[in-house]
Amino acid sequence: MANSKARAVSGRESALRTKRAICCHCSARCGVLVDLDAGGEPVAIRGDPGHPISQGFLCPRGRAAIEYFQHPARLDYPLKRAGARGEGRWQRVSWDEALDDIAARLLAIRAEAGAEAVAYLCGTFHGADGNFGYRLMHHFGSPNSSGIGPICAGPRLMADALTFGYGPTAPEIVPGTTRVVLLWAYHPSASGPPGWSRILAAQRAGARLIVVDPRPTTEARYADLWLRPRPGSDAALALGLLHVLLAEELWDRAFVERWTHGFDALRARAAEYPPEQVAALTGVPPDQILRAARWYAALAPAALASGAPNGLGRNALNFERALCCLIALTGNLDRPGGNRLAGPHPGVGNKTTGEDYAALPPAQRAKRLGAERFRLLHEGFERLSAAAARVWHGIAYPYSVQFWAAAHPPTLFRAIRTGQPYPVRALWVQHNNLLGCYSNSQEVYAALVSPNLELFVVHDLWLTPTAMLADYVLPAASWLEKPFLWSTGRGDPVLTGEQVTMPRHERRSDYELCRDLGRRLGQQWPERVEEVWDQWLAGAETTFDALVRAPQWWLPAPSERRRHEQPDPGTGAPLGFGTPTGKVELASTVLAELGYDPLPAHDPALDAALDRARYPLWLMVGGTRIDALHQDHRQIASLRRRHPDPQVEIDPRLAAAHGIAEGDWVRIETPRGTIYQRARLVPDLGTDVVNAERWWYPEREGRAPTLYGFWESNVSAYTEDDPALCDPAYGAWPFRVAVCRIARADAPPG
Ligand SMILES: Nc1nc2c(c(=O)[nH]1)N[C@H]1C(S)=C(S)[C@@H](COP(=O)(O)OP(=O)(O)OC[C@H]3O[C@@H](n4cnc5c(=O)[nH]c(N)nc54)[C@H](O)[C@@H]3O)O[C@H]1N2
Ligand SMILES: Nc1nc2c(c(=O)[nH]1)N[C@H]1C(S)=C(S)[C@@H](COP(=O)(O)OP(=O)(O)OC[C@H]3O[C@@H](n4cnc5c(=O)[nH]c(N)nc54)[C@H](O)[C@@H]3O)O[C@H]1N2
Ligand code: SF4
Ligand SMILES: [Mo]
Repeated sequence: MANSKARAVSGRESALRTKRAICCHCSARCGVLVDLDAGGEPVAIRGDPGHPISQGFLCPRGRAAIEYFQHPARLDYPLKRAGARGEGRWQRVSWDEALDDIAARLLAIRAEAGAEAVAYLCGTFHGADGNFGYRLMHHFGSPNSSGIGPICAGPRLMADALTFGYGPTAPEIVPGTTRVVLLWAYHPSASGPPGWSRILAAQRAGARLIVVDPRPTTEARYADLWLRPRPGSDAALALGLLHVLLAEELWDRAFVERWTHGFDALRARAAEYPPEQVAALTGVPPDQILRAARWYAALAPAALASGAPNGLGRNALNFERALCCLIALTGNLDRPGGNRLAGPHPGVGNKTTGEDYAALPPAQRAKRLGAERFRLLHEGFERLSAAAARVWHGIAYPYSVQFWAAAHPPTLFRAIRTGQPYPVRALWVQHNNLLGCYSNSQEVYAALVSPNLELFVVHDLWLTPTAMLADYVLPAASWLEKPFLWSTGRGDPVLTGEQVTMPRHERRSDYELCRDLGRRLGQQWPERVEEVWDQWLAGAETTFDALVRAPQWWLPAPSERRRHEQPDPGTGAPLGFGTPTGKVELASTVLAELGYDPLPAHDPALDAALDRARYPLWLMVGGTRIDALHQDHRQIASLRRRHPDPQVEIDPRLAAAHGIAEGDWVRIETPRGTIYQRARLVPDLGTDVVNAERWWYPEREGRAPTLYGFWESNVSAYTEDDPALCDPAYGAWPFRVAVCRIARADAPPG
């Protein structure tokens, strides 16, 4: 059925052929080869053996990509709300009608209330043309763009910027060279399988694998040493490792003396975290803390990769900054097989260039929601940018707004609802299912249905729970329907991919929406996204069309190492790092100048806020699974068969104590509300923790307040976003620090 629907509108292409594309069902960006039939319809997909990283690999989501593309529930036409918000009554309208009205209303709001009364949110990677909304907003004059940055890679990237003057400090795992791989809250067997293959190859070549994860993941099973901290305690654990390597003099004296700032202060701070005390905070036995620190520090080179504990709220930067100190003190920075400090490709534009931050007037920047309280989001960003520009090719804003200077979403939702500190009257959203993405969905929902929000526009592939609440739902093209160029400026190769098909029906790409809306707002936008990419590639003396067809259809990652040792062209002295001191800032001068603790610490305030007496279990809030990208893919039958209902992972001993068997419905009560998921028994998970996930049932009633069963099945509905518990400097919210109690249930209500 899906097939025939798509076929009816195709027919543009005539000959059978194969196109080479990049899968965008997660940020691993594997290469794919897609066969098209005589009518131009994709009929088969396989891994591309010529891709420099994935080398032919394809996961189940990649294999389901055609099913996803052809799915009958995809949005095909612009919809305008016909009834009350959330009532689910829609009228089909033309793009011109929708965009003319949206643009007129945005201009009227700007004239009355200032550009800051318009906000923009976008989600994680779903294609190469995401994030152009930031550019639109900067030219419009609003500082209030944001999205998943502050909790996705954001804390890591911000910690890198504060410590090293750019980032990421990506692990560079070289089988045969790397002697230790430390995976901290990172689940690459599901979240980035090509990287996991490389880690296993390094282990086979003799590297020791240390895994820090509360769950007995695949990674933990392969580990030579598995540390199982209780969720949310990672800052303390990282400080414990720092304590050991400083107390045992395992640090790299030459690097530290020449290149770091704040060593004595850090040493004094780490002295406060002896293994016995850290064991009490984290549940990790002292001998394991000692062993992990000794392996990591003594066996060089060691590569450190961190993933999820971005949801640590007040401990988010504490944790990531402590990891940066581990990398620096052991001399693993820019050591082959350790962690690379990657910079932007000199002369090649990237997603940050595409944001065009310079277009936003300085007076508007200072109004960014949340930036007064979370001072890195504006003042810190300006200081960090100026310092980094000195070292990184003079680029005025080398840092992306997405990760380093986003408006603070919990503050934004409150501003919409309350009108404080000023009213926000319009919100537009691309590739972001807000309701289950941010924490405390009740606050998000209250904002979205508030009469203060005069205009709410969603651009997505499906009528998601969030889209159900919109005034306009605009149909997006998915990655098979658009060309691909990936240039982040963060040390990756620049990858290209062909557009496999033209967008079906009236779908438009993320770039096309920004272009068509931007032009109506009086902005200049090139017709094709390829023209923007041509500007980025000019410094590499190529164009998108030339590169995508070239036998080597990528630009290799920048090869430069140890930039800090290169001579400054002006003075001849070593360039140093892109921080204000030119050193690796173990104690951050930017944090100190903004009035924050310059050193990492374990902040107990989060734990103190939890009602552990009434809710004795730690509640983990999901992690990547191979059969879904976040809240997406619930519609895809081949994947759904493996995973028909939301699942909560429970240790068999804990389950037995509650009379719960495999597959039973479990009632998961949190201080804010209750959800229902099916038990999946996981031996060795531990009897003090459960792991629930995010869910919605696309096949159920979508109208508000039901929203496809969202409130009874999605763990994000009841997680925490209190600004007082967010990272005090950066605003990352504490969605991973949660508690609950459980009971067996007959079934969810309804
Ligand atoms: N299949 C798939 N791949 C994806 C995605 C997806 O949704 N599905 N999403 C993409 C995106 S946007 C991202 S950001 C990445 C995320 O990918 P990862 O960084 O790998 O993130 P998660 O799988 O969420 O979590 C990693 C591990 O952290 C553990 N963990 C959770 N809380 C804590 C804690 O408090 N302390 C410690 N030490 N460990 C903890 C979890 O048990 C989990 O095994 O994956 C990307 N790739
Ligand atoms: N409890 C909990 N909360 C989390 C996390 C967690 O692990 N647990 N992880 C956090 C992290 S790291 C992230 S990145 C976020 C992810 O949260 P989101 O970025 O909101 O991810 P999704 O839920 O996949 O929603 C993305 C939407 O984009 C749509 N889409 C797909 N492709 C395109 C496209 O090309 N164009 C447009 N316009 N739309 C498209 C999809 O249909 C989907 O509805 O969630 C965060 N929140
Ligand atoms: S891991 Fe899977 S979903 Fe991610 S890019 Fe590769 S094939 Fe696509
Ligand atoms: Mo993410």
